[in-house]
Amino acid sequence: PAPRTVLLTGAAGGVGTLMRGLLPAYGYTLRLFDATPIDGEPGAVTADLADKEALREAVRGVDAVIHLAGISLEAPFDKILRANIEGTYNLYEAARAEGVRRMIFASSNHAIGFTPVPAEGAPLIPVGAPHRPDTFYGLSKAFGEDLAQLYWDLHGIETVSVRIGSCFMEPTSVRMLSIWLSPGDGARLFHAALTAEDVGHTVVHGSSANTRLWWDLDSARAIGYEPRDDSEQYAQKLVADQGELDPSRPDHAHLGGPFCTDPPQWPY
Ligand code: NAI
Ligand code: 15L
Repeated sequence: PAPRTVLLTGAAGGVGTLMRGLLPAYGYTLRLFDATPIDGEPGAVTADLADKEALREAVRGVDAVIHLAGISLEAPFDKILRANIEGTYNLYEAARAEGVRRMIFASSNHAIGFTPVPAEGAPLIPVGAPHRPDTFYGLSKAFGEDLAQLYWDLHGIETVSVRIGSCFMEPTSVRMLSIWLSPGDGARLFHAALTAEDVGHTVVHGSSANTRLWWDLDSARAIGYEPRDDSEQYAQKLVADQGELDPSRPDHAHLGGPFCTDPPQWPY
Protein backbone atom coordinates (compact mmCIF):
# COMPACT_ATOMS: atom_id res chain seq x y z
CA PRO A 1 0.00 0.00 0.00
CA ALA A 2 1.13 3.57 -0.70
CA PRO A 3 2.53 5.40 2.33
CA ARG A 4 0.14 7.78 4.09
CA THR A 5 1.90 8.88 7.27
CA VAL A 6 5.30 10.39 6.62
CA LEU A 7 7.91 11.72 9.03
CA LEU A 8 9.46 14.93 7.69
CA THR A 9 12.79 15.70 9.37
CA GLY A 10 14.16 19.20 8.88
CA ALA A 11 10.57 20.43 8.68
CA ALA A 12 11.51 23.91 9.94
CA GLY A 13 14.02 24.52 7.13
CA GLY A 14 13.64 25.98 3.67
CA VAL A 15 12.75 22.79 1.79
CA GLY A 16 10.83 21.45 4.80
CA THR A 17 8.64 24.54 4.91
CA LEU A 18 7.95 24.32 1.16
CA MET A 19 7.08 20.60 1.44
CA ARG A 20 4.87 21.14 4.51
CA GLY A 21 2.82 23.39 2.26
CA LEU A 22 2.70 21.10 -0.77
CA LEU A 23 2.72 17.43 0.29
CA PRO A 24 -0.59 17.30 2.20
CA ALA A 25 -2.40 17.84 -1.14
CA TYR A 26 -1.07 14.41 -2.21
CA GLY A 27 -2.90 12.85 0.73
CA TYR A 28 -0.02 12.52 3.19
CA THR A 29 -0.31 13.09 6.90
CA LEU A 30 3.00 14.63 7.95
CA ARG A 31 4.72 14.21 11.30
CA LEU A 32 7.23 17.03 11.72
CA PHE A 33 10.69 16.82 13.32
CA ASP A 34 13.33 19.52 13.70
CA ALA A 35 15.78 20.85 16.29
CA THR A 36 14.20 24.26 15.68
CA PRO A 37 10.64 24.75 16.99
CA ILE A 38 8.02 25.39 14.29
CA ASP A 39 5.53 28.20 14.90
CA GLY A 40 1.90 27.16 14.66
CA GLU A 41 2.72 23.43 14.70
CA PRO A 42 2.12 22.27 18.28
CA GLY A 43 2.37 18.62 17.23
CA ALA A 44 5.87 18.97 15.79
CA VAL A 45 8.67 17.08 17.53
CA THR A 46 11.43 19.47 18.59
CA ALA A 47 14.53 17.32 19.00
CA ASP A 48 18.05 16.83 17.74
CA LEU A 49 19.14 13.96 15.48
CA ALA A 50 21.53 13.04 18.31
CA ASP A 51 18.53 12.09 20.49
CA LYS A 52 18.04 8.40 19.74
CA GLU A 53 14.99 8.01 21.98
CA ALA A 54 13.24 10.95 20.32
CA LEU A 55 14.02 9.43 16.91
CA ARG A 56 12.58 6.03 17.93
CA GLU A 57 9.36 7.70 19.03
CA ALA A 58 9.23 9.92 15.94
CA VAL A 59 9.50 7.06 13.44
CA ARG A 60 7.13 4.74 15.34
CA GLY A 61 4.12 3.95 13.17
CA VAL A 62 5.06 6.03 10.11
CA ASP A 63 4.98 4.49 6.63
CA ALA A 64 7.99 6.43 5.35
CA VAL A 65 10.51 9.12 6.24
CA ILE A 66 11.68 12.13 4.23
CA HIS A 67 15.03 13.02 5.77
CA LEU A 68 15.88 16.69 5.24
CA ALA A 69 17.37 17.56 8.65
CA GLY A 70 21.03 18.41 8.85
CA ILE A 71 23.57 21.08 8.12
CA SER A 72 22.87 22.24 4.60
CA LEU A 73 26.11 24.08 3.78
CA GLU A 74 29.82 23.61 4.43
CA ALA A 75 30.79 23.61 8.12
CA PRO A 76 33.65 22.35 10.34
CA PHE A 77 34.05 18.59 10.14
CA ASP A 78 33.00 17.86 13.74
CA LYS A 79 29.67 19.63 13.20
CA ILE A 80 29.04 17.77 9.93
CA LEU A 81 30.01 14.53 11.65
CA ARG A 82 27.44 14.93 14.40
CA ALA A 83 24.49 16.31 12.47
CA ASN A 84 24.80 14.72 9.03
CA ILE A 85 26.83 11.55 9.48
CA GLU A 86 25.92 10.36 12.99
CA GLY A 87 22.48 11.98 12.72
CA THR A 88 21.60 10.09 9.54
CA TYR A 89 22.93 6.84 11.04
CA ASN A 90 20.82 7.42 14.18
CA LEU A 91 17.72 7.96 12.04
CA TYR A 92 18.28 4.79 9.96
CA GLU A 93 18.87 2.76 13.13
CA ALA A 94 15.61 4.09 14.59
CA ALA A 95 13.80 3.27 11.34
CA ARG A 96 15.23 -0.25 11.31
CA ALA A 97 14.25 -0.84 14.94
CA GLU A 98 10.70 0.41 14.32
CA GLY A 99 10.16 -1.43 11.03
CA VAL A 100 9.98 1.53 8.64
CA ARG A 101 10.38 0.26 5.07
CA ARG A 102 10.86 3.39 2.92
CA MET A 103 13.22 6.34 3.32
CA ILE A 104 13.79 9.39 1.13
CA PHE A 105 17.25 10.84 1.71
CA ALA A 106 17.97 14.47 0.81
CA SER A 107 21.33 14.04 -0.87
CA SER A 108 22.89 16.88 -2.80
CA ASN A 109 24.63 17.81 -6.02
CA HIS A 110 27.64 18.38 -3.73
CA ALA A 111 28.12 14.60 -3.31
CA ILE A 112 29.42 14.77 -6.89
CA GLY A 113 30.27 18.49 -6.84
CA PHE A 114 33.69 18.17 -8.48
CA THR A 115 32.16 16.58 -11.57
CA PRO A 116 32.93 18.90 -14.51
CA VAL A 117 29.97 20.71 -16.03
CA PRO A 118 29.25 19.01 -19.40
CA ALA A 119 30.37 20.94 -22.46
CA GLU A 120 27.61 22.06 -24.81
CA GLY A 121 26.27 19.08 -26.72
CA ALA A 122 28.14 16.56 -24.51
CA PRO A 123 26.18 13.88 -22.63
CA LEU A 124 24.58 15.00 -19.38
CA ILE A 125 26.07 13.82 -16.05
CA PRO A 126 24.74 10.30 -15.40
CA VAL A 127 23.45 9.22 -12.01
CA GLY A 128 26.23 6.62 -11.88
CA ALA A 129 28.96 9.28 -11.91
CA PRO A 130 31.41 8.52 -9.10
CA HIS A 131 31.21 10.41 -5.83
CA ARG A 132 33.37 13.54 -6.02
CA PRO A 133 32.38 15.54 -2.95
CA ASP A 134 33.39 19.19 -2.97
CA THR A 135 33.18 19.82 0.80
CA PHE A 136 32.84 17.92 4.11
CA TYR A 137 29.15 18.68 3.57
CA GLY A 138 29.21 16.89 0.19
CA LEU A 139 31.18 14.06 1.79
CA SER A 140 28.36 13.60 4.34
CA LYS A 141 25.87 13.28 1.47
CA ALA A 142 28.07 10.65 -0.22
CA PHE A 143 28.10 8.85 3.15
CA GLY A 144 24.31 9.09 3.38
CA GLU A 145 23.90 7.51 -0.06
CA ASP A 146 26.23 4.66 0.93
CA LEU A 147 24.43 4.22 4.26
CA ALA A 148 21.17 3.93 2.34
CA GLN A 149 22.72 1.27 0.09
CA LEU A 150 23.91 -0.67 3.16
CA TYR A 151 20.49 -0.57 4.82
CA TRP A 152 18.93 -1.87 1.61
CA ASP A 153 21.45 -4.66 1.07
CA LEU A 154 21.62 -5.70 4.73
CA HIS A 155 18.18 -4.88 6.11
CA GLY A 156 15.87 -4.53 3.10
CA ILE A 157 14.98 -0.91 3.90
CA GLU A 158 14.34 0.95 0.64
CA THR A 159 15.65 4.45 -0.03
CA VAL A 160 15.40 6.96 -2.83
CA SER A 161 18.41 9.27 -2.50
CA VAL A 162 17.42 12.55 -4.12
CA ARG A 163 20.46 14.59 -5.13
CA ILE A 164 18.77 17.94 -4.87
CA GLY A 165 20.12 20.65 -7.17
CA SER A 166 18.91 24.04 -5.86
CA CYS A 167 15.43 23.96 -4.36
CA PHE A 168 14.23 27.47 -3.73
CA MET A 169 11.22 29.51 -4.83
CA GLU A 170 13.32 30.89 -7.71
CA PRO A 171 16.88 30.36 -9.00
CA THR A 172 19.14 33.18 -7.78
CA SER A 173 22.24 32.58 -9.93
CA VAL A 174 23.12 31.64 -13.49
CA ARG A 175 24.49 28.33 -12.17
CA MET A 176 21.16 27.53 -10.52
CA LEU A 177 19.44 27.76 -13.93
CA SER A 178 21.02 24.36 -14.66
CA ILE A 179 20.09 22.58 -11.41
CA TRP A 180 16.97 24.39 -10.13
CA LEU A 181 14.28 22.23 -8.58
CA SER A 182 11.05 24.20 -8.38
CA PRO A 183 9.05 23.63 -5.18
CA GLY A 184 6.22 22.08 -7.21
CA ASP A 185 8.58 19.68 -8.98
CA GLY A 186 10.19 18.93 -5.61
CA ALA A 187 6.83 17.79 -4.27
CA ARG A 188 6.22 15.75 -7.47
CA LEU A 189 9.62 14.09 -7.06
CA PHE A 190 9.13 13.28 -3.36
CA HIS A 191 5.67 11.90 -4.16
CA ALA A 192 7.16 9.66 -6.85
CA ALA A 193 9.90 8.56 -4.46
CA LEU A 194 7.33 7.69 -1.80
CA THR A 195 5.03 5.71 -4.09
CA ALA A 196 7.25 3.96 -6.68
CA GLU A 197 7.47 0.22 -6.16
CA ASP A 198 10.64 -1.83 -5.77
CA VAL A 199 13.13 1.03 -5.64
CA GLY A 200 15.73 -0.84 -3.57
CA HIS A 201 18.24 1.95 -3.25
CA THR A 202 17.77 4.32 -6.16
CA VAL A 203 19.72 7.55 -6.65
CA VAL A 204 17.98 10.29 -8.62
CA HIS A 205 18.91 13.78 -9.71
CA GLY A 206 16.54 16.39 -8.35
CA SER A 207 15.89 19.16 -10.86
CA SER A 208 13.12 20.62 -12.91
CA ALA A 209 13.13 20.10 -16.70
CA ASN A 210 15.54 22.98 -17.15
CA THR A 211 16.62 24.01 -20.65
CA ARG A 212 20.23 24.30 -19.35
CA LEU A 213 20.21 21.00 -17.44
CA TRP A 214 23.65 19.55 -16.55
CA TRP A 215 22.62 16.11 -15.30
CA ASP A 216 20.18 13.54 -16.56
CA LEU A 217 16.80 12.89 -15.00
CA ASP A 218 16.52 9.32 -16.33
CA SER A 219 16.39 7.49 -12.99
CA ALA A 220 14.00 10.13 -11.59
CA ARG A 221 11.67 9.65 -14.57
CA ALA A 222 11.98 5.88 -14.14
CA ILE A 223 10.37 6.12 -10.69
CA GLY A 224 7.49 8.12 -12.14
CA TYR A 225 8.69 11.73 -11.81
CA GLU A 226 7.30 14.06 -14.45
CA PRO A 227 8.77 17.55 -14.03
CA ARG A 228 6.67 20.46 -15.22
CA ASP A 229 8.88 23.50 -14.63
CA ASP A 230 11.86 25.05 -16.42
CA SER A 231 14.14 27.73 -14.98
CA GLU A 232 14.57 29.37 -18.40
CA GLN A 233 11.90 31.97 -17.57
CA TYR A 234 14.45 33.47 -15.10
CA ALA A 235 17.44 33.28 -17.45
CA GLN A 236 17.27 36.63 -19.17
CA LYS A 237 17.36 38.67 -15.98
CA LEU A 238 20.00 36.51 -14.23
CA VAL A 239 22.31 36.51 -17.27
CA ALA A 240 21.87 40.27 -17.70
CA ASP A 241 22.82 40.80 -14.04
CA GLN A 242 25.61 38.19 -13.68
CA GLY A 243 26.81 37.34 -17.21
CA GLU A 244 27.16 33.83 -18.60
CA LEU A 245 29.29 31.29 -16.72
CA ASP A 246 33.04 31.43 -17.41
CA PRO A 247 34.36 27.84 -17.76
CA SER A 248 37.91 28.96 -16.92
CA ARG A 249 36.78 29.66 -13.34
CA PRO A 250 36.79 26.64 -10.97
CA ASP A 251 33.57 27.80 -9.33
CA HIS A 252 31.87 27.87 -12.74
CA ALA A 253 33.42 24.74 -14.25
CA HIS A 254 32.10 22.18 -11.76
CA LEU A 255 28.63 21.00 -10.80
CA GLY A 256 29.18 22.13 -7.19
CA GLY A 257 29.90 25.70 -8.27
CA PRO A 258 31.04 27.97 -5.44
CA PHE A 259 31.46 25.00 -3.06
CA CYS A 260 34.48 23.97 -5.17
CA THR A 261 36.83 26.66 -3.88
CA ASP A 262 38.56 26.85 -0.51
CA PRO A 263 36.90 28.56 1.25
CA PRO A 264 33.57 28.24 -0.59
CA GLN A 265 32.75 31.46 -2.40
CA TRP A 266 29.51 32.61 -0.82
CA PRO A 267 27.09 33.80 -1.90
CA TYR A 268 26.32 31.79 -4.98
P1 NAI B 1 17.89 24.23 5.91
O1 NAI B 1 19.25 24.51 6.51
O2 NAI B 1 17.00 25.37 5.58
O3 NAI B 1 17.08 23.24 6.86
C1 NAI B 1 17.69 22.20 7.59
C2 NAI B 1 16.88 21.95 8.84
O4 NAI B 1 17.51 20.89 9.56
C3 NAI B 1 16.83 23.17 9.78
O5 NAI B 1 15.49 23.49 10.08
C4 NAI B 1 17.61 22.73 10.99
O6 NAI B 1 17.06 23.23 12.23
C5 NAI B 1 17.49 21.21 10.92
N1 NAI B 1 18.61 20.56 11.58
C6 NAI B 1 19.94 20.79 11.37
N2 NAI B 1 20.67 20.01 12.18
C7 NAI B 1 19.79 19.28 12.90
C8 NAI B 1 19.95 18.30 13.91
N3 NAI B 1 21.16 17.91 14.34
N4 NAI B 1 18.84 17.75 14.44
C9 NAI B 1 17.60 18.14 14.04
N5 NAI B 1 17.39 19.07 13.09
C10 NAI B 1 18.48 19.63 12.52
O7 NAI B 1 18.17 23.35 4.62
P2 NAI B 1 17.23 23.14 3.34
O8 NAI B 1 17.68 24.06 2.28
O9 NAI B 1 15.82 23.11 3.74
O10 NAI B 1 17.68 21.67 2.90
C11 NAI B 1 17.01 20.53 3.41
C12 NAI B 1 17.86 19.29 3.11
O11 NAI B 1 18.04 19.16 1.71
C13 NAI B 1 19.25 19.34 3.73
O12 NAI B 1 19.62 18.03 4.13
C14 NAI B 1 20.13 19.81 2.59
O13 NAI B 1 21.45 19.35 2.75
C15 NAI B 1 19.43 19.16 1.41
N6 NAI B 1 19.66 19.91 0.18
C16 NAI B 1 19.04 21.12 -0.01
C17 NAI B 1 19.24 21.81 -1.19
C18 NAI B 1 18.52 23.09 -1.48
O14 NAI B 1 18.59 23.56 -2.60
N7 NAI B 1 17.79 23.69 -0.55
C19 NAI B 1 20.14 21.30 -2.22
C20 NAI B 1 20.71 20.00 -1.93
C21 NAI B 1 20.46 19.35 -0.76
C1 15L C 1 22.96 22.48 -1.36
O1 15L C 1 23.26 21.32 -1.11
C2 15L C 1 22.56 23.42 -0.29
O2 15L C 1 21.90 22.78 0.78
C3 15L C 1 21.69 24.56 -0.82
O3 15L C 1 21.61 25.56 0.18
C4 15L C 1 22.26 25.13 -2.10
O4 15L C 1 23.52 25.68 -1.81
C5 15L C 1 22.43 24.05 -3.13
O5 15L C 1 23.12 22.93 -2.63
C6 15L C 1 23.16 24.53 -4.39
O6 15L C 1 24.11 23.88 -4.81
O7 15L C 1 22.75 25.54 -4.96
